[in-house]
Amino acid sequence: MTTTERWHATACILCENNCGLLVRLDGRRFEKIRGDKDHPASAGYTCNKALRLDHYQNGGTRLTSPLRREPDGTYTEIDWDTAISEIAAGLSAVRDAHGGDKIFYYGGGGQGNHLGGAYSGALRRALGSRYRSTALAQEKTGEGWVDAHLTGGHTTGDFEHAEVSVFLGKNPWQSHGVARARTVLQQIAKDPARTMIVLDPVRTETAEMADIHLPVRPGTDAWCLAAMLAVLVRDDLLDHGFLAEHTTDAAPVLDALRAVDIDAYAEVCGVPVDLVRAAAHRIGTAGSVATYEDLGVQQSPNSTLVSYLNKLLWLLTGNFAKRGAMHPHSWLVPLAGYDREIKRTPVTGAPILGGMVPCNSIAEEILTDHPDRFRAMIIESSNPAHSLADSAAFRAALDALDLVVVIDIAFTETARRADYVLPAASQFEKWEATFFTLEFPHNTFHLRAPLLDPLPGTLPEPEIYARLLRELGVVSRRRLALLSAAARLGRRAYLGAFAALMAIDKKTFGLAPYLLYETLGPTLPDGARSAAVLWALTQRVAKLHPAAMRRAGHRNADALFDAILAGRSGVTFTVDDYADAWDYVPHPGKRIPLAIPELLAALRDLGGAPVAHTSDEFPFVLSAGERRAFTANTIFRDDSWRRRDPQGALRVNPDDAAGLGLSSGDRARVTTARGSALTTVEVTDRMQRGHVSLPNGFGLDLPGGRTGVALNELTDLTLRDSIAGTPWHKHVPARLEPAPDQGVTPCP
Ligand SMILES: Nc1nc2c(c(=O)[nH]1)N[C@H]1C(S)=C(S)[C@@H](COP(=O)(O)OP(=O)(O)OC[C@H]3O[C@@H](n4cnc5c(=O)[nH]c(N)nc54)[C@H](O)[C@@H]3O)O[C@H]1N2
Ligand SMILES: Nc1nc2c(c(=O)[nH]1)N[C@H]1C(S)=C(S)[C@@H](COP(=O)(O)OP(=O)(O)OC[C@H]3O[C@@H](n4cnc5c(=O)[nH]c(N)nc54)[C@H](O)[C@@H]3O)O[C@H]1N2
Ligand code: SF4
Ligand SMILES: [Mo]
Repeated sequence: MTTTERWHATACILCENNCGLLVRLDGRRFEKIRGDKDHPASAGYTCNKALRLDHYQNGGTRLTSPLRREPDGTYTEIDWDTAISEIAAGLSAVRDAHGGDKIFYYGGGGQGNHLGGAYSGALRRALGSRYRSTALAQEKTGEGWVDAHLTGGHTTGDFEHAEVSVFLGKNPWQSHGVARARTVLQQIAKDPARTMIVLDPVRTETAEMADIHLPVRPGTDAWCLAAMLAVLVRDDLLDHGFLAEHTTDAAPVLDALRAVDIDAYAEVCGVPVDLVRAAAHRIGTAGSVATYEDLGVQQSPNSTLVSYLNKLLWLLTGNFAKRGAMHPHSWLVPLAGYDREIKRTPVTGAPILGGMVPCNSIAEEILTDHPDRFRAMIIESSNPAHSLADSAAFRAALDALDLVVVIDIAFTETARRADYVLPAASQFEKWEATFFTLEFPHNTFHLRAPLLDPLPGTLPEPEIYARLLRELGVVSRRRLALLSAAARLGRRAYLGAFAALMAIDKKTFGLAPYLLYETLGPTLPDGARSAAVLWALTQRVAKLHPAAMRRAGHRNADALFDAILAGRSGVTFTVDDYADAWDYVPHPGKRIPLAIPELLAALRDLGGAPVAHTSDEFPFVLSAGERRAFTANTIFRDDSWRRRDPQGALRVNPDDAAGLGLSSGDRARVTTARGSALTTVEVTDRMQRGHVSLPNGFGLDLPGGRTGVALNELTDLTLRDSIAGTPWHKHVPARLEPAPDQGVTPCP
């Protein structure tokens, strides 16, 4: 075997960038990992974390059999047939007694695995389940709703070329989100003609590289951005040509901004007004501007308003549809809906944005006597008992349900509350992909081939969903046989048969992923049955973006599908020109309507809105969930992957630490309205006074015990955005004390 044959192409599963990797195997171990230069987006780049992926594949304890919880709370291993028939019967019983809409679906993919989730829709459709959510409903739904109003969909910044790059509550040095982030940040920092502006209360690695760091007081970005926008208006740095030609309703927006008291708002956010002015002038005079907002603002007070103000920053200055600016983009399939209309949840009337129930509302929708409460939950590829605010409330909610089914590779905190646990094959043991297709002008997609056989006893999610659907008997054998016969005749025959079936029975449309898996799937090369759903998605690309697809070198949908199946390092599926961004704007005349009445009202009310949420009892702002060099959500269930910061220390400003008599390495107790935890302290002048921060992904209940803080034992369901319902994970009022009781946090 030559060296090249021993390297297998795959991708990193730890963040949305999914950098292409080459892995050399030694049996089932990842002997060596390196960046894949052939990957069209990452081009050989990786960060420090990808090299530790063997700890995902081989580090934790895997599930190898379906489990059923017995009345005494213990779990019994059962075979797959028993598990599938009991779960199908249990879900049917809930549907028959209470209606399929009482079956709630959560998850469907993490940072690396969305292919299973693509099949879950068919199961939901078959059961009549209507409500669902994912982690996106605790970060991006407010931004998505703003996008729906403005450009009509998600936008991406061209940081490779932007003259001015703005990061709001985003630390790409650690969290990425920008392809080849560290390289791009270094290029910006080195180039005197380009400017980086960072809004962050913490002097992060990214802030240290910035030309202008605006060290806002935690939770005050709305005032800072309003002041910057007011400077743009007052000093006439607007792109009037762009506003006249490409937007509508600018007048009420500019009126609201004229009313902003710039000095007072700068005072509120704690940034010298000259620095606010300098940042605004740099943005207002730049040839191109790109911005990225993330959890620091999306999980803080006024988050939806902040999303709006962020987007006004580049819209009022005409930074759309040109090199170095902001762009909508193609998708293989959108991760969320983009509706301006707000639907509501059945019990509490919480806003459903992008099709998702706000994460903070899920427990409230269950812990009630209301007849419309959810009765069952299917949870896949997610660990909500650890990742949702107020874990105690979420555990109680799971316990109150008639039926909980968890599909995971490990016996997680969530699996421990399930009635049935189904063991999935790992992300390197099956065909996998993500739908984080967020790039412009070159958008890429990577279907990963398995490196290993599934661990005995485990199944890929598409097969799990198919088995449940077979058991439910939702599609007649005759129909499946007809489609299978067409598939054997070739793609053209298949397309005809598939389209005919959809035309005569529109109800089958929702079951399409299952039909494809059962009929087209078996004809695909190399056992890539799970890729069948991508055939429909490539038809979608061909219909929506035919020219961009052809520019990427694919003459039609089937050619693109075949390229995806064959391209082990990923493919570029659309190539746009910068000006093509306008084709993605769905509004009349392709004009961007700038006024969002609810948010203009919030902007006008900002002068009287509460600035601080701390109190004498809880004087600190705790940011619960900082991304660091060795955090990766809860994807690794093996603490030994961390080379640094093994305890996940609480970062504290030196003055605060001195006031409390704390030094680095000491233990302290952090207490919030919902809970209390012991932590190790790291004293650092990166933090401002009154602000403390804990990393995400710690506090798992592993066989060796719990290391670090399980953040959501401390967070609160009621601390959430008034519009989107997204949590204030970065803004939890807290108290800090030296810990005389140097004990271990007990597991719940
Ligand atoms: N290393 C690593 N990378 C990851 C992940 C991981 O677990 N580990 N997870 C991935 C996921 S799921 C996501 S969503 C992204 C998140 O990526 P980021 O949003 O970049 O990550 P965070 O560190 O949570 O928050 C960013 C910054 O917000 C700042 N912040 C806190 N409060 C405020 C505030 O009031 N205003 C402002 N302006 N800033 C504030 C924090 O100091 C922090 O530097 O990261 C992804 N990448
Ligand atoms: N306090 C606080 N809470 C937070 C955050 C914060 O900053 N602070 N961040 C929030 C954010 S942005 C996010 S994205 C969420 C993330 O939280 P979750 O959505 O819960 O996702 P992960 O932690 O990524 O967990 C992924 C799960 O998938 C499982 N898994 C891994 N591979 C596979 C597979 O191939 N198949 C299946 N079926 N399962 C698999 C893992 O074992 C794990 O249980 O956390 C949120 N929660
Ligand atoms: S940036 Fe790092 S964590 Fe994210 S996908 Fe690439 S290698 Fe993995
Ligand atoms: Mo996230």
